[in-house]
Amino acid sequence: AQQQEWWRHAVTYQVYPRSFADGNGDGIGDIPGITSRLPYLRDLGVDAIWISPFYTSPQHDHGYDVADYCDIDPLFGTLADADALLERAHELGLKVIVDLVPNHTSSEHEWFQAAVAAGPGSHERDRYLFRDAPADGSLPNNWMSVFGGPAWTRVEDGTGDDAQYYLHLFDSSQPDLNWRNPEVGDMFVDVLRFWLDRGVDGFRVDVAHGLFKEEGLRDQRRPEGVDQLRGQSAGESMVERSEVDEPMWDQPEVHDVYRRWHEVLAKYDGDRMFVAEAWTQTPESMARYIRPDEFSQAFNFAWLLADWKADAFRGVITDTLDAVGLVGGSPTWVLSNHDVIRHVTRYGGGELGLARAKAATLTMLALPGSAYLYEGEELGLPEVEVAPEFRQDPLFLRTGEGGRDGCRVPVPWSGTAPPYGFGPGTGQPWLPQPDDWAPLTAEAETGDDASTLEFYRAALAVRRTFATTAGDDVEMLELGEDVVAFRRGPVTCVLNCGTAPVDLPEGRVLMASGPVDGTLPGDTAVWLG
Ligand code: TEU
Ligand code: CA
Repeated sequence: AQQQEWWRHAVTYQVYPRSFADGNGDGIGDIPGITSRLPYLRDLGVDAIWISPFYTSPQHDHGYDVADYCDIDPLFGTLADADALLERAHELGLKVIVDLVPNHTSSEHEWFQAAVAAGPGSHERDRYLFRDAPADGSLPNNWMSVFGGPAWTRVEDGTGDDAQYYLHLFDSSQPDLNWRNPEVGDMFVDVLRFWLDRGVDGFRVDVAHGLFKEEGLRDQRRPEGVDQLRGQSAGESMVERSEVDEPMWDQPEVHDVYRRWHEVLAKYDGDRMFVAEAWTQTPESMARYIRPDEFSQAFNFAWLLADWKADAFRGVITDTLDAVGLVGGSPTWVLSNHDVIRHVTRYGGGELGLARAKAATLTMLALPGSAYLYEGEELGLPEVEVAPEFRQDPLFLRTGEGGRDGCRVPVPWSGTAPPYGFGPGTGQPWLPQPDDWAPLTAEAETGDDASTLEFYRAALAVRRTFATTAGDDVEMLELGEDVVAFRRGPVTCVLNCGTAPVDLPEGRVLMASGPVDGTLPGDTAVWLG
């Protein structure tokens, strides 16, 4: 029965609700908008959707700051709208995964409000990580927020000298919970049951490597001269990720929580699942999250960090399969999400970036396990350079640079000018869409055999013919330095990351990411059968 679990081979489509489809014309995507586009997703050929948070929230991090885990933000609709979405999705044969944010709440959550009001030493403050201000005027420790700046903010409780600091590994509007307080764990089990009872098929667990911090909250050891090391984003510094001291992440206690959640899910029928968003230092530490009594899956971010190089991609594939194999888990693959630069742009942008993006997609879809797609990648959307005055990402607001708004520009559905059918009428969406997106709308691409959308539809249709039967064994083939090639069951996948054409092994072309005649051109992938 194990191999029958739907999520082991699923293609799941991530919906970022604010940017997907606007039902009421206020410029912000919402749940009725998602429901209206479910037939499009069914026709695309995905098995499931994952919806980023739609709960009550002041939206400082677009919903990853939750004020009420058991209600819907009025911006996105109502609980009745969520029920209708679940019902319609299930009618269409689509599973629904919702997002759970257990590392932190919003500062507008009733618990945090009560904690601020109750003052130092209170039972209410023990649900979060409040600490006294050191006498020397320093901070409780040297941890940095992932979004930049110190991870501590002094609470404005009006009590003057005894004002404490609270820990927030993300924005100051996202106070970290104290998972050593049992009330916190009990609350989240109630939240899980609330949504399971409503019929959700799974959860995507935000910052699953967070939750517990090393007891004592000691300083992070940082190399001489480095004061901005934000732990999980070490890629931006000179330090190897695996050498970073991380007393704030990936603590052993976290696994007890996921074992408990596994038990909760197992009591429900229909293969309910949960997938971890966990940034760990090694594939081995990642594998611990997917031991048989913990998560169903964990996102595999290796591909997001790999350059357009055959040896990098080969490493992603073999390291992933090795690590997941350690625990008998099922692999996952991700090329884009709402936190990273869209892969068309990562791979060079323009025609080249799009050709490579399609080739990478075809490679990912040939592998065993499940794939996660991000809204708009099926249209070939590039990253948008959003003008600073429009940017809303707290990462940008705290640091004055970068930010993730460029991958969150509302999806173009139809028409020739913004808002491209994002909502009814001509009202403009919350982030401006580029003027040159008319060829990238779902309407414009539908029926055009050369479009990215029809490429995705065809690839997903062909994938369905082998996804559940081809088995999980992957045999890597050596076809040259610039080539990634492997055989999985009856399918051989070949990706040419170089520029010179390469000879193809025997086989009928099942699917190709670009023109192929006898040889495989650079920046192209093919499935042979
Ligand atoms: O992200 C976790 C996370 O730490 C990173 O992906 C982070 O957003 C990135 O390094 C910033 O450059 C999750 C969500 O996916 C993200 O959208 C939220 O902002 C974050 O948690 C806080 O809830
Ligand atoms: Ca709306």
